[in-house]
Amino acid sequence: MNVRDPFGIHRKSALSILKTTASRAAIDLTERAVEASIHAIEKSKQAVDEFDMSFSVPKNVPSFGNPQRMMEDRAWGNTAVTARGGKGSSHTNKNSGILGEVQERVGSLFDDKNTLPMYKDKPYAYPPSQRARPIWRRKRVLGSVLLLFSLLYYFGAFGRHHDTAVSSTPIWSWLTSGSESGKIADWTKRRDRVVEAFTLSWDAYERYAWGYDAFHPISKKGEQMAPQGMGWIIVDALDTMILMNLTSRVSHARQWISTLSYDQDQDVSTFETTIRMLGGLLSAHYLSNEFPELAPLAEDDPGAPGEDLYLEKAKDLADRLVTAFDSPSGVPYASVNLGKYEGLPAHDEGGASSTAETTTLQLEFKYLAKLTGEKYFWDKAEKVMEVVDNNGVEDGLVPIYIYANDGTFRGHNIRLGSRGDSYYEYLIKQYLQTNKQELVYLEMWDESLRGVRKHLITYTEPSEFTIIGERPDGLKGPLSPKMDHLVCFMPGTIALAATGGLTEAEAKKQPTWTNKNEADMQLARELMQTCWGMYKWMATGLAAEITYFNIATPPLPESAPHKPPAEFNEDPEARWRKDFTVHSMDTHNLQRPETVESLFYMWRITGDIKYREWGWEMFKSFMNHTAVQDGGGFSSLSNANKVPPVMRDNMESFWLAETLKYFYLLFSSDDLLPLDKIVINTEAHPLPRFDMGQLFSTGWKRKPRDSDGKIIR
Ligand code: DMJ
Repeated sequence: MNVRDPFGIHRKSALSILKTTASRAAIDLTERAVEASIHAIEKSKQAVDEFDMSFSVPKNVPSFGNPQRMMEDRAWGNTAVTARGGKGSSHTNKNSGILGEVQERVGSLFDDKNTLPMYKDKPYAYPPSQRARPIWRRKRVLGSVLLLFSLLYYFGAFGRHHDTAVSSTPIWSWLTSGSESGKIADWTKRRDRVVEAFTLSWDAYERYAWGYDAFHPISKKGEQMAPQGMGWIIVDALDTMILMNLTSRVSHARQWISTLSYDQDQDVSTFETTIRMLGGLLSAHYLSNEFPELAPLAEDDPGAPGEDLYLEKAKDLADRLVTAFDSPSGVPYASVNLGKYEGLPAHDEGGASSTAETTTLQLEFKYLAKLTGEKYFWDKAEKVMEVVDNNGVEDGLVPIYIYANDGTFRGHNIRLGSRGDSYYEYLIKQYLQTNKQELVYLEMWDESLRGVRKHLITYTEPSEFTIIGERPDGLKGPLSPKMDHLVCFMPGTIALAATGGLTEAEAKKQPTWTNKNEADMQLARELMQTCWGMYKWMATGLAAEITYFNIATPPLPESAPHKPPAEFNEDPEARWRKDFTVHSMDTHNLQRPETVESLFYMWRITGDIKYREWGWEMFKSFMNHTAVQDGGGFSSLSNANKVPPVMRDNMESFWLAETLKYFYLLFSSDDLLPLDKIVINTEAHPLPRFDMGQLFSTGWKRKPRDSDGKIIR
């Protein structure tokens, strides 16, 4: 059976779409009928984006069941298979662990075949999965069940199952035990609270959904995205557990991973699988070697079968994922069939891939290339950057879709939210990953940030907050004052770029420090405050998926004077609240990490305690409003602007991989993962920085450009 339905889209759609469309329509009609119709098209697109980025059950994604998509699915069944070799290899080296040694060996890879790097010649002898296909996954049974459910639904047999309102009574006494004001904060204790939240989440998953790719903490059920599971939650959470030194849980996860096989006839998202699974495995490999004292692995005996498990799995997965790059242009296809080693174009947008998704694979593939000495991983990932850059976009701002066939952009929509975000993030991180040796990426980042200032930055009214808007119709079209929560990776990333990971105080002493760095730090501070305002504005203290802002017509330019209030007055009538708006269909909170991610960078870089305090306040809001009452873990919210909130019954894998990890790092001491030694991938998986050595180089140069960044033809 060939299920061309990577993340349960078709399996879930009939029932959830029926239910959700009905209930949402009712709410929206009464609340905001006019607004809903005006924004309908944009919203359904955004819903698709959210699904792609978070893999929550598609409750508001009507387009997934549309006839065109089904037709495409059928057509896909006829696609030729491009088989790839490269699975078998054997092993001679012991796992000596630390990267330096690996790099030395990689450097001499092709000189002496007897000194192969780590995993190279290791047998792939994993037992085949013993799991039988569950009866409910069989087509005919599924069809009948769906029909029955549809009828039951039609006759009103179901209430609102997932959208459960919960009591907002705090679960933990420490949340209510007296005021903390006046006391000196005990950050170690606060960090321990994060570990408690993590273990509660993990243990609930382990109890109710072990081995499943998705976890629904209220209904206490798991769900697979591939026939035998992908390790979606286990692999994504692994390095957080290593950092938290949760040895027995890491051990259990590792044992499960040893039985995991990616040899499954399953289409998956190239991007999501790379950042979460490949990134997770590589980071676990890095951390377990770099910090052997954290969650030590008794069974990882040098020379014994199973050593380098994470790297072996990463290499096997990468051999499958790398087929996505086998397009005419070298720009990867949106999906890959893991079992068939076959890249596949997107279902919609004329087959175009998301720009961010094609340019957010490089850290992972380059580190893997460095570890394994397999240069083609490097070359394939790098080629994408050249093709993207050869489009010669104005001021470094890229449209959010790109065709894998010819490497040209589709449409003009420019944003730093979904489908655009991590293109910019990985520019600066690629520069940092290879120890600032690849200047081309710094140049591209600088150009883009100039473009952001020139075309996307404006200030709100009446309180003059700084925002990054969108240009849905290209740079000649109007500025839309809309910010996805996703954009909140920017303050931290701007600060990281300005200092290279040093503290601001250290960076200022460097001869390279300029007025531009100074201005960038100021921009980072202002955007950080705006992102924090998104949390303060909401009833639960947890940001909405999308926030709109009140701006002038025409929008104020970046050069306009502005001075937002330093504090967010708690008064419900406070003036600053007029600058923010959240539409009723955007009130959900998916446990996303971007703001706490930026708080972490801002705290490390500026040393301003307010960022830690904001993080603590945010953490308490998560504890207060997202905890599932009976030890079930934590859930994303359908409506975070209501107390008690409406729950979604889904615990995102990035809650464990990112959000809680960033809280943990924010409350930890600064010497845990020093920012000038590592890069953190877009899914919060830390990877080391390294020198390129002899084997690798930047294999391309930028074409000459004019002052707008356009290529001089
Ligand atoms: C994560 O998968 C990653 O952070 C990605 O870059 C964006 N979307 C989610 C979290 O919001």
